[in-house]
Amino acid sequence: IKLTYANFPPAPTFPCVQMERWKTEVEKRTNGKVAVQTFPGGSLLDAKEMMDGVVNGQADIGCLCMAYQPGRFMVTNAAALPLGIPSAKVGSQALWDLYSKYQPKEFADVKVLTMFTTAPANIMSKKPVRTLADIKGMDLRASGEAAQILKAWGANQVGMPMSSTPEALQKGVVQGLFSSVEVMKDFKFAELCKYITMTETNIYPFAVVMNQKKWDALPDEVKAVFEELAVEQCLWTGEYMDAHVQESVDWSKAEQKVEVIELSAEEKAKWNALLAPNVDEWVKQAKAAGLPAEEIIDDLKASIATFSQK
Ligand code: DTR
Repeated sequence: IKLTYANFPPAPTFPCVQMERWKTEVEKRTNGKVAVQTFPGGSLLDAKEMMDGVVNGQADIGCLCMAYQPGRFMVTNAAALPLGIPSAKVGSQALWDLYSKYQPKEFADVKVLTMFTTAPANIMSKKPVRTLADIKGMDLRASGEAAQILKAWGANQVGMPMSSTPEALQKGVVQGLFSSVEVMKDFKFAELCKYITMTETNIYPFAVVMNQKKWDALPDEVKAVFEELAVEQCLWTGEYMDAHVQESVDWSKAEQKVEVIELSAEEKAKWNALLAPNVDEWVKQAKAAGLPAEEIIDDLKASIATFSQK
C-alpha cells in the first residue's frame, strides 16, 4: 500500500519532523506493508490548499495549520485562544480531547490521524520589544487567533503562512513574527531577529488528515496501527516541540547573540488585560455559528488544568 503525505513547510521544521517519525513508525509497525512517500516544503500541496487537496485526493494525507483558515476550523481554533496553555505537550493533549469530544463537522470528509500544537507563541523581532509602546504599529507576522492577539496589543499584524515568512523578513515586509520560537533555529530567523520577548501567550493547533476513501480502503490491521498512533503521535510531537524550543533558545543566545526579554509582572498584567475581549469575541462568533461556545471554553480550561498537573 503506497500513501502520499503532503506538508507545507521545509523538511527541518517540526511539522515535517513529526511526519518522518510517523512514516517510520507506520512502516515498521505494518512490517513494510505500508510505504509512505513524504512531500515537505509544499512540493505536493501548499499551506492553504492542504485540507481541500486531501479531500479531493491530490494527496492521501496532509498536515495543516488550522490558523491559516480560522473560520473553517472554528472549534479546534478555540485552542489557540489566550487560555494559558503552558507547553506543546499540554496543548496537544487538550486539542486532541477537544476534537474527540466535539467531532467538528469540518472534518466529516476526512479521517483525522492526529492533532498537536506548537509551544506557546512569543515575539521575535529585529528591534527590541520591552513595553506596549514598543510594539505599537510594528509590522509583525502571525495567523489566525495569534494575529488577533497582535492586533489587541497594537501591532500592525500581517497575515501569512509560516512558509512565506522567511522572504517577508528578508525583504523587510515585516519586522518580526509571533510564533513558537523553535523557528529561530529551524528557519534561521535568529540571523535577522535579535530579540525574543517572552509572552508565552497562545499556541497554534495542527491536524493531520487522510482522504476518506483511502482510509476506508485500508485493511483492518493497518487501520489499527494508525489508530494506535493517534494519541502517541500527539504526545511525541508535543514533547519534541517543547525540547526543541529550548534548544532553539539556547542556540539563539549562544550562537546568534539573541537577547531574551522577560516582561515584568506589572508589564505582563497590562498585556494580558488587553486580551480579555478575545475569548468573548470567539464565544460570540461560535454562538452565531450554532456551537456550544461556553461549554467548549470550559472543557478546554478543564483539560489544560488536568494535563498541566500531570
Ligand atoms: N506558529 C504557526 C505554526 C508554526 C510554528 N512553527 C512552525 C514551523 C513550520 C511551519 C509552521 C509553524 C505559524 O506561525 O504559522
